[in-house]
Amino acid sequence: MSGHAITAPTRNARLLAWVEEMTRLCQPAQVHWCDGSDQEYQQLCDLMVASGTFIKLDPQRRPNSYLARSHPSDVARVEDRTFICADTPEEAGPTNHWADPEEMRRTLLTLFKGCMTGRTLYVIPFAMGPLNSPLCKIGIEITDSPYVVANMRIMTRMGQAVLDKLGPDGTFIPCMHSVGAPLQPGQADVPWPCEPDPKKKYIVHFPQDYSIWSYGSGYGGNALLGKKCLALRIASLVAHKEGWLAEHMLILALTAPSGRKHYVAAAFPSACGKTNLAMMLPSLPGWQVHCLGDDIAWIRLGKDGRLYAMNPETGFFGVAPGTSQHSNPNALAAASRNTIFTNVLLTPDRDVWWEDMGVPAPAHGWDWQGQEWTPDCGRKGAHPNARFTAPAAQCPVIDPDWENPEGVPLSAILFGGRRPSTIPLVNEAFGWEHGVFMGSACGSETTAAALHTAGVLRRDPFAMLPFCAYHMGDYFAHWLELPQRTDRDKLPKIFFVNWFRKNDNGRWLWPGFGENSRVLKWICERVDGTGRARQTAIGWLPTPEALDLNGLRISPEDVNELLSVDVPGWKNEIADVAANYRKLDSHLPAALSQELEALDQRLSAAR
Ligand code: SAT
Ligand code: MN
Repeated sequence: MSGHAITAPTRNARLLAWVEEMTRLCQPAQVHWCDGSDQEYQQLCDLMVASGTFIKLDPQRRPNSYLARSHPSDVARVEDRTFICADTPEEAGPTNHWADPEEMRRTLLTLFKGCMTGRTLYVIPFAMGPLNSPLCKIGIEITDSPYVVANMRIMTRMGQAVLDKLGPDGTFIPCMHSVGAPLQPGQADVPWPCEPDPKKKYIVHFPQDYSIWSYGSGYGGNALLGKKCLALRIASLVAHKEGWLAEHMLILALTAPSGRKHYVAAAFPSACGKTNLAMMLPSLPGWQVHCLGDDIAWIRLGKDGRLYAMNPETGFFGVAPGTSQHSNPNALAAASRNTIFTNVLLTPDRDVWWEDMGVPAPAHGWDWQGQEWTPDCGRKGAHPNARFTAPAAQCPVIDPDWENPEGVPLSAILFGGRRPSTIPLVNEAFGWEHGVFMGSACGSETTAAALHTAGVLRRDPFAMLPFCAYHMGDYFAHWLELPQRTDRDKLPKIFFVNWFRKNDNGRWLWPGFGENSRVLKWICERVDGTGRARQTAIGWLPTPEALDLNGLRISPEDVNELLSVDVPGWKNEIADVAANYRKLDSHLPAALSQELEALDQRLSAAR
């Protein structure tokens, strides 16, 4: 497994110098350059089984699949410990944690000094996006976590081909990662090494050189640096500069019975059902959904003036609890083999289980912390943010164009969140500026995907609150600029959706999942100019007959509530959005305050 910088499989001088410098800083016992091969993956998995990090699942039930249990402190992204070290706090804006770059560099150098003693330093060459895509970005992650290497192998294009593309003088995004748990000579390792003190975890981004430094956590978005850190935060900076968009969006294709196909991108906050929508099994006969991505979309203007979206990842890092034959059969199929599970329950027959999996709980098992578990023990078997890491290619409905280097042309963009009240099932923007306003006003009940109180409403503009690495007002302006660069009518139509509406008694008003195809159908009809709608103060709403509700048991009262305008609710909404806008100060584009004002007036007129 070992190899030294001298035997490095690249002649890229910058890369060699960086790896050497980091090796000197971190003092690992050995250095391993990852080639991305099957053999290497197998060796790493074996190593982790031997060390107790991985439990091998029954090969008959889950071929080539493993379970990892994290340290109980290391179960989600740490937004409080995520920093943007721009030159000035103003560049990072009020939605980010800013830290002085020089001071942070010093802090990190102290933390990383000797942090890999007794461990292997892995060099992971990876690409976000197909290697032949004009948007492809190369990153190199240095990590002391074999768990990270194995996950990166599923989530990114990783290995020798990337070094070959990099060549002797190509540039890359340097991504430094350590779990922050050096081993002294003779010290026994633990299954999930990390820094348990939350105050000593750091997820740091430097806009000056696009570098990423992550310390103390081995978990998902904190440690798989190609994902949130590179493909969203750093990419948001690059995209701002280069004139494209890096978004927290799924990409799907919807095909009508006629064969007509539309591509749709949708932004929802973490753990709000992006994976479920991205690969949904439509309940409407004859309609098909194909998946291109479930978390991140890189979007740019094509030569024809349309917006093209590309998924930079190659895997799904999906929330396990709630994933069932009913909610997402295609995700279950994708995770049926070659999958890494993190923080789910282990069954006696060495398979996995989680809450709301749609199959009976085993009579006993071992919970996500490895403790004996029974259905009546009063504890959850899986952590609410338990995850599966599964290859995208294993999704039964993966779209044939999911690796198209040019991406796919978008017909519609959706925004949404978990909103038990006020926000209707679906609402179409009057035009681009109004759509950008809708994205900027996005809010959602918080979830277990980040370490904070779940279930409280927070504004999460474009579902990018934790991921936009520059001033949110400038980000809005970047979106608003698009009509100056192409014909308005070539831009996708913008919609706001809400599957999570409840009535006053707390009952869900809409069944969701495959039934959301009914909403997607209306959206495509609107794009094609055939869908019926009524103009309201908040946008275009479907008339009750315009939604295809054939075969769905839903009362006319519920439909009415889902498609009505709650004027007092919207007035509160406006006040909250306005309060958030004020924080953006002079960076708030005038077009958005105008949209807010116009909405307020339309609502007053509607009273
Ligand atoms: O950030 S993660 O990749 O751990 C998941 C998410 O929050 O979307
Ligand atoms: Mn996400």
